[in-house]
Amino acid sequence: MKSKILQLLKDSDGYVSGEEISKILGVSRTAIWKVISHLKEEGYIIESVTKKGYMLRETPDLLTEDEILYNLNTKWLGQKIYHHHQIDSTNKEAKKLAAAGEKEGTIVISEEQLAGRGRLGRTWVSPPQTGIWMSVILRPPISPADASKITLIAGLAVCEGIQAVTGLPAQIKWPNDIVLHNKKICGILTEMSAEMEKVNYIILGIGINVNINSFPEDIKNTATSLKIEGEKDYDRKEIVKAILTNLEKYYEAYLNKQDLEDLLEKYKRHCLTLGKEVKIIHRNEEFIGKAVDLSEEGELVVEKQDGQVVTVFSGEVSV
Ligand code: BT5
Repeated sequence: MKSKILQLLKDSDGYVSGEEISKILGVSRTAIWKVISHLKEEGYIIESVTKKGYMLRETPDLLTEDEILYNLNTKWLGQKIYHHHQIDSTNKEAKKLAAAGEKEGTIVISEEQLAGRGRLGRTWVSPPQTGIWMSVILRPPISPADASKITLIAGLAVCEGIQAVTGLPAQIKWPNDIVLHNKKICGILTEMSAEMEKVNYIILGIGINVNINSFPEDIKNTATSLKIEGEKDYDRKEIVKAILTNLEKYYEAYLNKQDLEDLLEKYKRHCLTLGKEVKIIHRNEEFIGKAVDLSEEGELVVEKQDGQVVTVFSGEVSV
């Protein structure tokens, strides 16, 4: 009922009377009053005037389920959201839920992470209410060998989502970073539970620096935020919605093997790494070469300095 009342308030230009809400939803005036009080506690500013009714004045800047579901046009992705004010890591929580049987498409999102994680045990700086720290549970019917492609699809969805909402020229640094003017605004951490031939679940962790003003000393030269680059605050909810819409579309296209060439073309168009000289660090090997292409499998095709061409499917890349 809460989300329905909120929707009525949001959809209305002026006041909505208690009577109207009561008629539309078939609930008592007292029940409505209780929901309104609850919404106020959550940070909504709602004016109530005798004989006129209720009017929504301000919405809290939070990534709650109600806020994200409002006008979200996905079929299944993000239709269930666990929202936290504070958590150690959304990936850790999503993993717990997935292991307990949570269905595909469910999302864990937090305003702040106290132990946000990057790849290989690194930390991810996740200050309160200024970023998007979320994890998506996916259960693709694919073999574990193909799981890295899900990261590429997510990168494309995030990059285009950011571009669409902010107009900023976000680019993908293969395989999993989104950058603006060559500084990192987003990292993606894909974790998987799998058997030999089958993926049980994939946790797609997405961290985006939205309205962060400054970064700790050790990353301040390599990290940036949408606010620093665009010199204004951005609406985090709109970015989440745009990403979820893209991600559902591209993920389905990938699983249905539709328009795969188009997906690859799109990825290449946004990919900053192609055509550049790169240093690849993979396991114990390190080499310099030119990133000449992206294979159909999503691997980076690198021409080494001695002319030898190799494909790289994971690793660290510096441009
Ligand atoms: C990543 O790792 O880029 C993956 C980051 C994924 C974060 C999301 S947030 C939601 C979900 N829950 C989690 O716990 N994690 C995921 P990697 O490529 O290893 O980059 C990590 C490195 O980036 C660190 O060692 C720092 O140097 C730098 N870094 C840390 N925090 C950053 C930030 N907020 N912005 C830019 N760079 C950062």
